[in-house]
Order: sequence, then C-alpha cells, then structure tokens
Amino acid sequence: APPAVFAAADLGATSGRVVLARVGPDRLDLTEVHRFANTPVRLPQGLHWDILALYQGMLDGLREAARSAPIASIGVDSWAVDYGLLDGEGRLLGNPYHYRDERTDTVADRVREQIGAAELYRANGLQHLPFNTLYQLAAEAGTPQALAARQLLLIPDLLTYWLTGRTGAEATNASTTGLLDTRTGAWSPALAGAVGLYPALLPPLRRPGDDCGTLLAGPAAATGLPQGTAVTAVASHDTASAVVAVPADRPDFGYVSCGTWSLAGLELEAPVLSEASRTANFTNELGIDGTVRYLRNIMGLWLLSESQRSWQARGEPHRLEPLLARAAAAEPFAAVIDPDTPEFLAPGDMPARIAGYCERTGQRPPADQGSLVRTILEGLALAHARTLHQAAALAGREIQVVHLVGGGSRNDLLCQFTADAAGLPVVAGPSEATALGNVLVQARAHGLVHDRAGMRRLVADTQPLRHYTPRGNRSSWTAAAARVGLV
Ligand code: LFR
Repeated sequence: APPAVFAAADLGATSGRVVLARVGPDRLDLTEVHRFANTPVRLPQGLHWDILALYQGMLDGLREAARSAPIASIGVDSWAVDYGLLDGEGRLLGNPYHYRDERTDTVADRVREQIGAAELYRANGLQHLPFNTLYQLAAEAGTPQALAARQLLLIPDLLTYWLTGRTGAEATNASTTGLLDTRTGAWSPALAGAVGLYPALLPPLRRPGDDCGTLLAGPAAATGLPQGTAVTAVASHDTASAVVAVPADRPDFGYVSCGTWSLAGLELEAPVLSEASRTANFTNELGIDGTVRYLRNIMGLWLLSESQRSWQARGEPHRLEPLLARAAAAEPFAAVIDPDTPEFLAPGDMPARIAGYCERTGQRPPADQGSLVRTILEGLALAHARTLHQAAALAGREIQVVHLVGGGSRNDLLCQFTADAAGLPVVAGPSEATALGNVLVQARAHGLVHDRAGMRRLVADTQPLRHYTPRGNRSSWTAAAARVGLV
C-alpha cells in the first residue's frame, strides 16, 4: 500500500495534542500540529476534567491537520480509568471527575473489604489504586447522575462518540476499570453489580483496529475534514499505545512508560494472578493482540511537575532545564523518598510534602531546589529498578534491556539513574511513544504494517534513540533504597 497519513489525538494529564504521521513501509514521520493545555477545574463538588475544552482542543487540532494532508483515519487515546455518564438521549451528565479527586479515599477500602481483596484480584487482576473506575462508581452510586445514567463511556470512547455518534468500550482501556473479568476478557456483571452499576450501562467491547465509524456532519464542518473520514479504535489507553511503540527487537525486555506516571513492567502472553503478585500490587492490564501489560504504577514525573507548579505560584524559578542542571550537580542521596507514598497523589504543595516525608523518616529535607529535584529523580529511578526486578521475578522472566519511552525519556539524568539503579542497559525513546502507538495501530488496520514486530521495527528504524550503560555497581543504590524500605 502507498504511504498514508493518520491523525492521532492523544490526551495527557497536563496537555493534549494532535499529531499527524505519514506511514509507509520504511517511513514513520510524526508532526505535532496542535498542542493545548489540559487544565483540571476544582469545583466545590470535586476535581473535574474540562472535557468540553479537551474536545474543542481536539477539533482545533484536527482542523490544523485537515489543512496539511488528506487523512486516512483518526484515532483517540487518553489516560485511563475516568469516564462520562450519558442519559437515555446520549447527553453527558455532568463533567467527568478527575482520578485525583479525593472522593474515593474512604470508599476504596470499603469495596475491597466487601468483595474481598484476594477474590477481587482473581476476578480482575488489577493493582489497587484508589481511583480505579469501580471505586469511583461506588462513590457515585445513588447520586442523581448515576440514577439518570444509561451509558458509561471512558474518556477516549466519549470523544470518539462525539466524533462519530457510535459508542463502544475499547478493550485496553476497559481493562483498567476493574470491571473486566480477566478469565473471560468480558465485562463482569458481578463486579458491576457489587458497586451498584447496572451492567447494561457498559457498552460492547471493541478491539484496537476496529472501525468506529466516520465523522458526523458537525465535527466534519468544525474541522474541515470530509464526513467520510474514518475513525479507528486504537489502543485507547495511552499506556497501551506507548507499549505498542516500544522499539524492542528481542523478547526479554522491560519497559518504563514515563510521563506524569511511570508505568514499569513487562509484556506477557498471560496474566500473573498469584498471591505474591497481588500483594506486590502488580496489575494485568490488556495490551494489543491479547497481550498483558504486567506492570505497576509509579507516581512518576508528577512529583516534579507538581513541584514546578508550586514554585511558579510562589514566583520562584521553575523552568525544567536549569532545575535539571542543578540536580545533576547536587549531592547524591542527600535524602531518599518512596515516590509511591499515598500523600503525593493529590494536587498540592509537593516540596512541602516531600520535606514532611523526610522529617517523618528521620532525614534532613532537601536544602534547595536542585537537591529536591535530585531526590525526586533518584527516588523514581529506585522505584523503576525495584518494579522491573519484581515484575521479572513474579512472572518468572528475565530482563536484559529496559526501554524507557514517553516524555521522561528526554530526561537524561533520569535515564542514566534508571540504568544505574537497575544495573541494566536503558534504551531511551521515542518520547512520543503514545502518539506513535496510536498511529501504528491505525496503520495496521489500514494494511500498512503487518504485525507487532513490524510496528516495533519501524519505530526502531525511524525514531532517534539513546543508549545508557549502567555505571559502577548498584550497591550505593541498594543501600539508598534500604534507607526507606524501597526493596
Ligand atoms: C498514564 C495513565 C496510567 C493510569 C493513569 C490514570 O497516563 O493512563 O496508565 O493508571 O494514567 O489514568
């Protein structure tokens, strides 16, 4: 097939973007045509996504895209877990909640006790995160919105619905809700019922590559794209798209998809549902072609971006490059943090929280910005290393190379620290893994690439990658980790 152009709408927790990619047998050129801020809004009733602004940002981007080239198809991905509820006439019932909203704090434990933590893991294979969709639904059960709801759509499926009028639940993202049965791969009416959700609200599943219809007249007019423009289901969970674009050329790789979150783990053919896996809190989310993303969430560069936000609000220096230079020059292991401390999850004054953590754990808080940034990056590298080694042990696999993809792969210090802490070579890039995975799944559906290995080869052959070799031995890292029980 001759090269074709695909558009990816990729919404992240801090920004959304529309990128265009020209894909051919040895071609994969990506151009970002539009980027827009994703600014959550706090109402008295909680923290919400500004979903209409996100939809508008996507339309604006598609309008830019329409000017550049004829587009074969569009695909939409975003962060996982969150959803909108629709009434019987397809109207959105209120703004979707942000997964960092605190309303699930007390509910999650109650639901887990009620179902039984071990039973829940056997059923859905998911790591416990307080914001898993099933806990959000339990928190909302019985509200006027929940009572009026006739359909639940995850964020990318909601945006796709507004583009095409067709509903569905894309499987990789559906696998993060906690409502899919790992054994059957289908929605579990029992789990839905346990959190007070009528199973009929869950739309039929669709797979990456499935046809989602064509543009409605409204979005076609708003973007200048032909009404016949196809919308294709991609691996609509951003992390699943990122894993598609991991440029691995051998089976024994681990990955870290590093952005707002770090998602560290393995690609497997079958879930790991052992008791050891459950207590280590590993998740079995779905990837393309029936693969399992066996991984754990690490708090990620959120710790840094939220610190930058606090500094900016106080009129202090907050630009990334100078902060990283100061971190590189700061003293190693001045303080050690476990990035996954629950109090780091909600928005707020991150430098103060990190200082509080250090005091509680008998350490001197970082003395300046450079030192604080270094503490964050070292903590993340330690968490990457620990998570990868645990995943390998629990799955009975070996890791010979770590692929670090996503925005964090541009952070030299973090890549090197990850190699050092893990004692493994790190291949960094592509930084736009999610958008690449999005377009590759569309390209495959349109016959331009053939299989997973082919997609990965195309990424490896066309995208800039950097290589990091572990320095020294790991003992200073293991000693640092032991200081806060990060083992
Ligand atoms: C990453 C991500 C993670 C998910 C978290 C919340 O962007 O999608 O995979 O656990 O956001 O949705």
